[in-house]
Amino acid sequence: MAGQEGKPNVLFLLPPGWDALSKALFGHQAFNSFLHGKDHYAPQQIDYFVGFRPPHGFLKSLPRLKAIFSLGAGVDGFLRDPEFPRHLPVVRFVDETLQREMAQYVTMHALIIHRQQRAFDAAQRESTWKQRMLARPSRDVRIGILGMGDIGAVTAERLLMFDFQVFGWSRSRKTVPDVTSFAGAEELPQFLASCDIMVCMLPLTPETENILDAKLFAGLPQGAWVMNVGRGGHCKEDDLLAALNSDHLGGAVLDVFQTEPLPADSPFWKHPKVTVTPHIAGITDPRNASAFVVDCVTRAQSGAPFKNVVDLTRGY
Ligand code: NDP
Ligand code: OXD
Repeated sequence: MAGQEGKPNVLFLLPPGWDALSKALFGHQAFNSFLHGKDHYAPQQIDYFVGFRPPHGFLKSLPRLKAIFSLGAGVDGFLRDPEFPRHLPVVRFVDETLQREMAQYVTMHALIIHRQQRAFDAAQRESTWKQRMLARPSRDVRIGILGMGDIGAVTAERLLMFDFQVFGWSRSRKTVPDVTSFAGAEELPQFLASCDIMVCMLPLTPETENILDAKLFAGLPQGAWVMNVGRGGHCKEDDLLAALNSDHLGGAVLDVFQTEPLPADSPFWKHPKVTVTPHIAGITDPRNASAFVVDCVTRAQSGAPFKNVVDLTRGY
């Protein structure tokens, strides 16, 4: 199946639901391998790839590929492929809507924790009218963001609007009004000791894999909460369970897991101190994604530089 003469061929590897997008965007020179099956495009014709987590080895099978456009903010789904073609530019989706949704998720759960809403939900289930005082005002609740990047910065802003104290940890020091910035491995212990609620918003890289482990949990104050909206690969899940079961941690809010979908027999599903959501903290909006892809292809074709190119050495 040939593309239009002189026009780029763009391959989408997207689940159902995105078919209309792929058609609307590029007409017949776009191929969605989920829609058409792999017999409907010739790997040697494909110029650009759009997706999130292609199967390992897949990109290597596209010899003419010039660039990869990630529909996620995180690009670990590409870079963890041992056969990933590392000479190609990877452009990641950096989107205000996505950032705001992530910030909403974190702020909502911070408020649920702070306002003890889970206890009121439990009381309602038993038709019990039981008033509780707030343990402390929100200005005394310290929230630490692990990964003060594009999403972390917007999240910090939103948390400050509810008077929480906000701390950030990143590789480089940040200057964000009203946010205390910690940087680098040597300042991690000080950062952890400052967290009543710790939120992981890191990219998954060889350096950050399994960073949420027994040692890190031990560095958090007794009763602290952990939220993971980064990647499941950040968390040693057995260590998290042990820290919850020993009552060192107050609870956990988990949107991402080592195995997704979360297996039916995972202890997290029914754990009384855990909230589970199915990787929905921030969902890529197909309309914004289509504008992103059009922009990327237009730039590539005109020779203009891409925005938000991933640094493959850092891994994010
Ligand atoms: P950015 O690249 O903008 O930010 C990453 C941040 O992490 C930066 O502040 C960076 O530090 C810091 N960082 C990276 N490596 C280290 C390290 N080794 N030590 C300390 N700090 C480090 O990413 P985004 O904010 O756009 O996205 C973050 C992640 O959120 C994504 O990679 C993805 O995994 C996750 N995500 C999850 C979603 C969900 O639905 N659950 C949706 C969207 C994203 P520095 O600034 O100094 O470079
Ligand atoms: C992302 C995601 O990285 O959806 O954007 O997890």
